[in-house]
Amino acid sequence: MTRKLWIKRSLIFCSALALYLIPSCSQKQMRISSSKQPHGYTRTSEQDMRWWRESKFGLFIHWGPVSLKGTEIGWSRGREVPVEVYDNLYKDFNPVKFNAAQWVSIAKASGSKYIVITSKHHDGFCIFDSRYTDYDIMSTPFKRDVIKELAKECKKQGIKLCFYHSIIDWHHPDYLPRGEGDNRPADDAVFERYVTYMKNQLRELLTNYGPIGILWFDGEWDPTWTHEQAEALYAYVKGLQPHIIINNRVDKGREDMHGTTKEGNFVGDYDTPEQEIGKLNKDRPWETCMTICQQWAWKPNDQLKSLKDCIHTLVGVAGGDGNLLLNVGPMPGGSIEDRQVERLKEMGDWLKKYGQSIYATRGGPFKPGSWGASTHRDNLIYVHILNWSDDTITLPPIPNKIIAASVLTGGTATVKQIKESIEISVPQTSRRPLDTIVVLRLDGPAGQIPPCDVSQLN
Ligand code: JFZ
Repeated sequence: MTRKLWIKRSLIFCSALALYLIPSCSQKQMRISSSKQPHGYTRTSEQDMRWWRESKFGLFIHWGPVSLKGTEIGWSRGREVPVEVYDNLYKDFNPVKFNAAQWVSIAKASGSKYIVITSKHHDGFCIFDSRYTDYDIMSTPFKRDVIKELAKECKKQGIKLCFYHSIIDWHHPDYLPRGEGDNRPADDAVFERYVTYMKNQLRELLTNYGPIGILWFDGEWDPTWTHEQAEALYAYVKGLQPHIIINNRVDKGREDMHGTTKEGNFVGDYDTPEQEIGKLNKDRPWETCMTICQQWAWKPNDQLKSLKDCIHTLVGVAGGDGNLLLNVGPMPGGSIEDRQVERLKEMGDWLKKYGQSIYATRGGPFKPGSWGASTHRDNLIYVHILNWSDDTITLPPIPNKIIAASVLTGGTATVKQIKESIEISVPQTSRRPLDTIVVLRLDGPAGQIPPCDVSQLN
């Protein structure tokens, strides 16, 4: 829809009463007071972070020989699958249906702007060609460097390639502590030797495949991994690719599954909530990672999330100023399940129509809640109404004047701005089951408005 059209397609707009500047959304904007340590250092410049911040949506891919078993990647080693069995799965890994062009097209069609793939998970298997181990893709019957083929396609189709790389490596003889059910003695293991191995492999990953968008570390929680090692690793990676973005799981500051970073001088450019939507935070970048089903790696008949779930997650994340990294687990044959492809395509179709309310927006000013979420860009606020408990949704007042309003998802709305509140009413026929997006045009930039609570009454 053209810009003109949607402005036209608008509504009954009550520019009511609100000519005053309303002191609102009080000035208690979250700020890190200078006496405190920062919650993680975003050392990468704003300029280098911009492509990622504006992308808002990425595709996570967890894949490896474990897909032959349908159990969880890494974690099922020594649990559901005995270590000797798990560590030999690669000998049968022959994903002949793997087609990089197809995978990248699926990512593109979903509307995601970057792909993060497991170059190595906790199980230690390397899905790329590494001269430092034989536990890699070139030692499987497949013998094709998946990462090389993906890198080529990503470049061709214009999407950023990124790596998930696990610090934990339960397969490597020098990694400590040993994984569950792994009875190899640890007496001769030298952890520093493992660190050298990991760095050698990161050099391969960061010099053989062109520019990489993100290094998404994981498995930082074992006590053998220290803050000093994290600092050194961060610097090492940046030395190889100065513009790369590195998540907070490189260092020891992550606070459980909320993925936020504790106070202190922890490295890592952004926070990583897992399987949950992060809280609104405009000071510290973050990205929720979430599975499209239940398991990270492919599992037969895994429970697939509904389109509504997926869209609500994306909107909730964008409304909190974060990114969404949505995960799929390809099958042992090399293809991605049709129903997952279909779901991703549906998301992409929705984004084609309404992506202007997601991409390159910032979260807020109205804080996300069960009612919905809001995003903003320039003078526009996108109010995403996800759940209706009443005909009218009441938002807190903002200091700016609303000079126009429209419904991006079609139909009409009545917007009433008074001193105490903003009231938005949308008739039944203009409400959409996934998301009803009301666009408010302000007399000034929406980014200046401090985040404000939406009353629980909505
Ligand atoms: C980690 C991985 O372990 C997981 O397999 C997946 O790759 C995800 C994106 O990141 O998530 C964790 C981290 C820690 C625990 C569980 C999952 N834990 O301590 O139980």
